[in-house]
Amino acid sequence: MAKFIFDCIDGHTCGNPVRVVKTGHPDLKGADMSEKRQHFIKEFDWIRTGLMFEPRGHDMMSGSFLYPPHNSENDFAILFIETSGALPMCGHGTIGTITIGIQEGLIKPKTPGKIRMEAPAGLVEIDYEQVGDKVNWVKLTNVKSFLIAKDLTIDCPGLGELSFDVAYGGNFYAIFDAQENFSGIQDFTASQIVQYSQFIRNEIRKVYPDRFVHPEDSTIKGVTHLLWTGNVIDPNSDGRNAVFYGEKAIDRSPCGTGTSARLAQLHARGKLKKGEEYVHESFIGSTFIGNIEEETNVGEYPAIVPSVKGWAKVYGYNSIIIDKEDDPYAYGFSVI
Ligand code: PYC
Repeated sequence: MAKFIFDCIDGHTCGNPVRVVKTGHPDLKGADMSEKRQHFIKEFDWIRTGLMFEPRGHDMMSGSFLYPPHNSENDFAILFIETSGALPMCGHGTIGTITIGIQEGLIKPKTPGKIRMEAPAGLVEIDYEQVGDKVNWVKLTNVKSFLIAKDLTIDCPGLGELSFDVAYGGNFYAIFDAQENFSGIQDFTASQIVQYSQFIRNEIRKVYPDRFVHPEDSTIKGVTHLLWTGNVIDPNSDGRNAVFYGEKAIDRSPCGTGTSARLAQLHARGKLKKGEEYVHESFIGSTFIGNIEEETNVGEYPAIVPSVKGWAKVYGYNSIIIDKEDDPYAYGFSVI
């Protein structure tokens, strides 16, 4: 068979896209979602590129497949797909998937208002508020997050030497605070941030090869995302960020795993305490509310359990065809 049809429901979380794929699930092998993610990457990545990249998607596209849970105490398991890969965890993707899944009847939790979701990065517990047929907000209690390295440096043409930290929040983030050679995202356009990020991520991979590996799951490794900080738009917010991912994307949402990594970094640096709320703005000004729920450890690293709360909206139904024989762009493309 060469022609595949994927029925999808499209939505967005605070501005960033979420495409929940309802049909066409590949049959994945593995005892948990981490193993199933590896199987997907090896054999079915064409589904991700076909559904996420142009012409069926775009630079920021992101989505998910829902699977039955491996442990009957949990409600469902999730595979994240995105232009940057099949991510171990995605925060805006979770908020969007829960909103779409509940409103459209794809997820039927054992206890209304509470969901236990198996992600490749680990178990994520979720609370949500539903009024009538609408989900008003979703709060995810994320996987343990930690600072893995601090005060690293990298040279960036056009900016100069930059100092950065690396933190894990479900993906590994290089975090750039405002400093002498970078005054903050308020002084840059999104395309400038993309250009610097493309160069810097490559350099980080060259200069620090094999440096960032999750102590409990070696399939999770490497800096995939960059988080740039800056001045807030709304004085009631605590921070603003622009997360770079894929080849050309700036997250339109405040980024769930990025917010988790930021909370872990701020906590490790003594700038944020357990229980302190952190209102995090995206590049476009939409907000997530972050919180440090618990202090813990991951391997040798002090860690936190962060939570992230936000909202999402459903905007359409989409039946997408990938015809491997007829369409030269069946697997999608990215114009860089
Ligand atoms: O919300 O975790 C997130 C995310 C990752 C990449 C884009 N958004």
